[in-house]
Amino acid sequence: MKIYGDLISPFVRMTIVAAHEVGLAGKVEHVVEAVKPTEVNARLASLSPIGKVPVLETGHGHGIYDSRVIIEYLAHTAGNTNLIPHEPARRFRVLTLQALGQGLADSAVAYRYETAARPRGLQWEDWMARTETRLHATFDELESNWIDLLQDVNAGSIAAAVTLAYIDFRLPDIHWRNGHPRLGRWHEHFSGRDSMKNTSIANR
Ligand SMILES: N[C@@H](CCC(=O)N[C@@H](CS)C(=O)NCC(=O)O)C(=O)O
Repeated sequence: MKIYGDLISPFVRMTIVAAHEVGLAGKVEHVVEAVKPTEVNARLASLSPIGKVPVLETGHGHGIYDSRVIIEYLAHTAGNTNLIPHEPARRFRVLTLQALGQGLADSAVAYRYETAARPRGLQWEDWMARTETRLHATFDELESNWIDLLQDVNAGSIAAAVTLAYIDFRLPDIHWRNGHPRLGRWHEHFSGRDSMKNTSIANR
């Protein structure tokens, strides 16, 4: 199977980290594919009409997307029940934490497009201010309510860890560690995992 996309994309990195965590990294061919929000990528378009990364191409040539479904596919293929647990109470806590990490990534990537890609005269100040509020509310929520579940390696902790690393890399002026000491300590610890070190974007 192949996964398309660049590791700088937090959504792509989440899937590759998940592949490492379920023991499938050796079975996944990572194909670096660049995308721009203003251009159609022909190779991706043949697998996904949405045209965003990541896309997983199965051995039979089928496209699987988006990152959440790819992670579920990888866990299912590996027979792993830790990333997305079956036990209902835990399952929906993990899926909610994953939604929080994914929502953080949605806001961070959109903020990056708005500040780095959109022409200056067309930037929308109110939208940027609202997005910053959303980012900071999510840091507060992770610090206050999710530190316990973040200790496990699951779809939620992977989403949060990868997205915070993306924010460090692309949005260094968003000082998310300020006021969130437990989140900062957890992130440092989680970043020491092989899955994170093998997919590091810090020196790009
Ligand atoms: N919900 C999607 C989001 C993926 C996404 O936003 N990917 C970005 C890169 S970080 C992308 O492909 N952007 C290109 C575009 O917007 O056309 C997922 O979880 O996979």
